[in-house]
Amino acid sequence: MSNKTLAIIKPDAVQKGYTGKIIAMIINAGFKIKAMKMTHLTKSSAEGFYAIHRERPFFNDLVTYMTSGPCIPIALERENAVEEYRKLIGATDPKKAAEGTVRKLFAVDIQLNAVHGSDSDENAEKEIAHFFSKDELLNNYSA
Ligand code: 3AN
Repeated sequence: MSNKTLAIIKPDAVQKGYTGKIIAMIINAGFKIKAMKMTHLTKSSAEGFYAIHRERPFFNDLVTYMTSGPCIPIALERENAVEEYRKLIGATDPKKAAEGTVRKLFAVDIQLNAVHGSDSDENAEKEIAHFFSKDELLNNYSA
């Protein structure tokens, strides 16, 4: 069964020109792009997206980082999408990320970690809805 996950190419990775390389890695790993956009998050959108981290000590820094420039949310589809995408990006802390993973290659540290990935099917659905309207998702695009 095919399922979905939300990727975000985060502002520092976009700014450094890693977008093309990261998208190539995603496609080469067998994911289909169902929807994609470039957007500059507002403070309230970033706070809403990361609401589960509101009490964490890094919350304000995380919101500042995620609003520091444009980012690229991408709705992806693949069998076992959440798990397979997290394997592709590697551990949250790039020091612990496996060789060849997106974070090992492109992340700076645990906060500036280049990409986001959903952690469950349920959150993937909510996160995709955060960025994409029903109309944007109710299509047959698949790249
Ligand atoms: P992941 O992105 O691997 O699912 P989460 O959901 O635990 O990791 O964290 C969300 C984001 O918060 C991370 N991608 C990272 O930017 C930031 N973050 C997580 N843990 C820390 C930390 N200990 N210090 C600073 N930033 C963090």
